[in-house]
Amino acid sequence: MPANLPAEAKAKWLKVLEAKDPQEKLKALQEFLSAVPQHKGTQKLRSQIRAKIAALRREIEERKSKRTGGGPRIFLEKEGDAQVVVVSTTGAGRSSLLRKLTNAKPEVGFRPFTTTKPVPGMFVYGGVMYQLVEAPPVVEGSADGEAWGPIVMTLVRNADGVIIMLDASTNPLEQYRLIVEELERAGIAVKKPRAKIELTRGAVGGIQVFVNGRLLDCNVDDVKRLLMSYRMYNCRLVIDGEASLDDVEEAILGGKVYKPAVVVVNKVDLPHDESLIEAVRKECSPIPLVEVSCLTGEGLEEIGKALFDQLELMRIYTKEPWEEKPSPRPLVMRRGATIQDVAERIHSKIAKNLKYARVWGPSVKHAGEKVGRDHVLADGDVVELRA
Ligand SMILES: Nc1nc2c(ncn2[C@@H]2O[C@H](COP(=O)(O)OP(=O)(O)OP(=O)(O)O)[C@@H](O)[C@H]2O)c(=O)[nH]1
Ligand SMILES: [Mg+2]
Repeated sequence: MPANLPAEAKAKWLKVLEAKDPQEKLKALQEFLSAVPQHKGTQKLRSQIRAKIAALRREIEERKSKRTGGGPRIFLEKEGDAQVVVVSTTGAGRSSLLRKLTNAKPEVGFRPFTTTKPVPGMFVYGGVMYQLVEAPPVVEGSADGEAWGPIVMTLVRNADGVIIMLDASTNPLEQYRLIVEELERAGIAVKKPRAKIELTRGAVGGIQVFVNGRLLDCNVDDVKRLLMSYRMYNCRLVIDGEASLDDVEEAILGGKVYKPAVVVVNKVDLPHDESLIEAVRKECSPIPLVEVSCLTGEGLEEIGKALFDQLELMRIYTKEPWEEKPSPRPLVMRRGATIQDVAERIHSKIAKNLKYARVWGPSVKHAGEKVGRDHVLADGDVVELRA
């Protein structure tokens, strides 16, 4: 449903973007919110803005308290090939999952809210090293900064993917909705958007719109008019994929970051209502849903497979010309990566001096085929770079 904002509200959005410090931004957001009319089409937007306001208020408070001592900051260094944050409401079994799949041994609780700090652990599956991070629990209001909300949302925003863990023995559908709603209000989408839309504002240059794909219900002039209605007279908008005018408006109003996800329904060893799991499966589709038990170990191996697919990874094995066998440990790349990307990953000097490459595997017709820099690789390829 489109927001259909009045001109007054649109003009106020620019003030939000131009705010120089948190206090100014808070004020601008409040003014924007009061200019947004209340109807069904603006429900989502208003709830997102309210979450922004609440989170900002907390940030300002925290800064104040930091000046007088303050609490610990969280920073988690990425390790391995991909970082995946495990989120759930309390007690769904995040710690149990880390204990089963990784070297980490977080405490498994008999009481709720046992894990309150991020716990990392390494999970190796199919040659890929996934750093799983147990986040503190999600609660209603996490997006507004309740409980450990800011930590959870920062972790997810910085990660490569997310596992949404549900407890089959209580109400998995309710948990799923709560978690996805909190993530959304915090500006995180777990379903792949039809289009990637990037908006950069500048001081000069007018409005530039680039469409690599298709506009669904409008043309470039409509997009330009929309940008102008928000007083964005100097900006660059790049659309990759299929987008509607609503999608563009959402991007103008802050947009969302997309994080690939896997839904893991735990505790299937306990009595549970299968129809609720099916309801989650329907609602989360096309996100894959895996049923597991951390108690019996049932289903756990499916998680590795689902992560590999959702994160769109591939394994590339490199080989030296004088060696017979490729390296046992693959380079883990995003699907669509080319010879050039592999060379850059190894060393910038190699990338610069690269002449050609030989490839064995699914991306070529003949074993040892000679290919150029732009050759797109496939999972399982063996690559020999020639400089
Ligand atoms: N029956 C059964 N119990 C499980 C399973 N997984 C976890 N549990 C139990 O569920 C409770 C919570 O497990 P945790 O792994 O601590 O859950 P958590 O999500 O880390 O919880 P918090 O960190 O407190 O939010 C413990 O009593 C576990 O023994 C499972 O697959 N089956
Ligand atoms: Mg825990």
